[in-house]
Amino acid sequence: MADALGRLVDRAPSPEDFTSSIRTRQLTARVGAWLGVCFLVAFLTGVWSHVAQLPNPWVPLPTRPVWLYRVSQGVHVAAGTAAVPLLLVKLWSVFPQLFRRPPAAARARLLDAAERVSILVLVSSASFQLVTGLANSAQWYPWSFSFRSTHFAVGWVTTGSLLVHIAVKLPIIRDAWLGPEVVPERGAISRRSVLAATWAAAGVAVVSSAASGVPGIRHLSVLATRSGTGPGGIPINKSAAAAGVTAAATDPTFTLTIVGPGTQRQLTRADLEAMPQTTATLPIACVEGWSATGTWSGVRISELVALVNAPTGSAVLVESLQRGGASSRSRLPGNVAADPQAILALTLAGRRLSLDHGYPCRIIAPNRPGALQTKWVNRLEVQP
Ligand SMILES: Nc1nc2c(c(=O)[nH]1)N[C@H]1C(S)=C(S)[C@@H](COP(=O)(O)O)O[C@H]1N2
Ligand SMILES: [Mo]
Repeated sequence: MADALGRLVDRAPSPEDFTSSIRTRQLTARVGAWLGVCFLVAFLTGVWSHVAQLPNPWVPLPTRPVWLYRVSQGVHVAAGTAAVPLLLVKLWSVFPQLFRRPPAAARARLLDAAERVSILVLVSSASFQLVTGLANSAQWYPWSFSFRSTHFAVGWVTTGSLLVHIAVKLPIIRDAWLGPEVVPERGAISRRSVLAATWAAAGVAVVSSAASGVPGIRHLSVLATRSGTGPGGIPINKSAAAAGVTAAATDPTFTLTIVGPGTQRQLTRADLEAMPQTTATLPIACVEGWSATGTWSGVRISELVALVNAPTGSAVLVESLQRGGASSRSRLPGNVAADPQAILALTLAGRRLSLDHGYPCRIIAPNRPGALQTKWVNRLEVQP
């Protein structure tokens, strides 16, 4: 057994067998630095997005600027997308190190093993983040775990192991940036060309898949899953049919129930239309990275809160006709519910809200993840 293993090890390639002279520390360090920036940006915007999606955020999130979540989530998806080609080039530049023979001395062997394990954790968690993130932006969920909590938890693992990796490699990184230039063999392509090709690949990946929310270059986003627009210039995320609400949402006897402290009101769509209407220009900004601005009008949430004699600044629990599904309910924290631009929308772009956009009425509020802009609302519970 030990013999067979020994023979296998003898036959395995060693780092010197990989002869490409452009696989240099300088290349690794430069691609690594950009990769580190992408992961750091994705981590920070990811934590922000996670907090923003909590029903009761750790810190009250501001409702202004109205586009902040739109930008931060666009940046999150763009950073993750750019990281894909960067990670591939980075791995290519170092993979011969996999075949390094373990050192002979026991202590050195232990350190070597520890380093390999830490790199295994880093590479697998980083790959997991990129693969699940990309699948999520394509609305493809080939797994049964909760995407959001898993992506969030593994994000900490990736960031932690990345920091350990940078600390361990600091001397090599310093050397690569400040030490003498390693010149590739004559005829080999230059480091500059490899880097330029890597940037180009990252740029194409971002523009073609993650730029669907950027006005002006939206049409270049040919791989985006939600680049096509729906009624009022807003894509449709989940249709009424897919949510199983068509019959209930088109039922002429539909009423919205508003529950307050000690009192309850039932309003038909006509009742809502008869109330003072407010117009707001606000984006839908999906966690998947796409976003689009619409002009919505309807009744201010604060007016509905007042209707059941609850104080302004009360939080509001929102429920949809949809049964089950992560987006079928949401919560408007007090500062959001009190905002003059937080509305129960009845129209989009001056026309009656389409069934797929949430008819008879939906939530639209400033600086809020799309997943919380609940459609087909039939119940508001005010929590003073
Ligand atoms: N009831 C309900 N509301 C919902 C959803 C849903 O699946 N069910 N999807 C949410 C998500 S994830 C987004 S991004 C927005 C998209 O709104 P749109 O389909 O009008 O573009 O609606 C949100 N509201
Ligand atoms: Mo979404």
